[in-house]
Amino acid sequence: MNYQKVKFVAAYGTSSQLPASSAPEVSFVGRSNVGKSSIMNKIFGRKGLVKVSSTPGKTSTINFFDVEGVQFVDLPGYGFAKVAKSEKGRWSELIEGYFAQDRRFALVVSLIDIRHEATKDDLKMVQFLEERGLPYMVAFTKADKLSKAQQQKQIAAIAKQLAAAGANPIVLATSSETGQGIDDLRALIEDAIQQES
Ligand SMILES: Nc1nc2c(ncn2[C@@H]2O[C@H](COP(=O)(O)OP(=O)(O)OP(=O)(O)O)[C@@H](O)[C@H]2O)c(=O)[nH]1
Ligand SMILES: [Mg+2]
Repeated sequence: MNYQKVKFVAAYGTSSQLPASSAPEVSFVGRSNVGKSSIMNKIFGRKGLVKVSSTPGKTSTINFFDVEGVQFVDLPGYGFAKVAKSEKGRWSELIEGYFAQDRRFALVVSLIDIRHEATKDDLKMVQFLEERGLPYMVAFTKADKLSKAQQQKQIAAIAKQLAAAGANPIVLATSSETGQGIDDLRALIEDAIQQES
């Protein structure tokens, strides 16, 4: 896939605005601030295309990007405490509404911060993906913050938590700072698109 051909498509504020899905979709989910928008920029090789900020809650709409006919979907984050209740409600509506629709889900990339235990919301997310039988994988983010030995330890610990929740996905350590894991992630995305179509 030629990621240089990436184009912003549109931003949607409610799930009812979403157009019917006619192309394979690769979507990115995870708690607020985990690094969803950053990893998409890294995959595309474009610094500022997907909006990133140090304040959690940057992405408040569902944003679609197109790469040669494949749709990359940036979703708002879940689990951020300091966001107004009304705004949180709107984000859950967006995330739940998106997954409730009959769409061409080629791959859901579920992001978990490698430095911490999976949160209750992270576990709920992977359990939901399991139950729905959607194709998904887990990418651990911010691997640059840990040594390789610490990364291995955290991967094992979080994978154990996921297994206890009934999920045994493919997992991959990534960093949007150093690019660790990004080529492998691109390859997994492309495999998933092949499988879907
Ligand atoms: N060190 C490091 N920082 C990262 C990495 N990925 C993201 N960040 C930082 O984490 C913060 C949040 O990144 P975003 O990409 O905006 O996270 P998000 O998941 O899209 O957040 P929301 O849109 O609020 O849900 C930013 O300050 C990023 O620079 C990474 O791999 N390594
Ligand atoms: Mg974001």
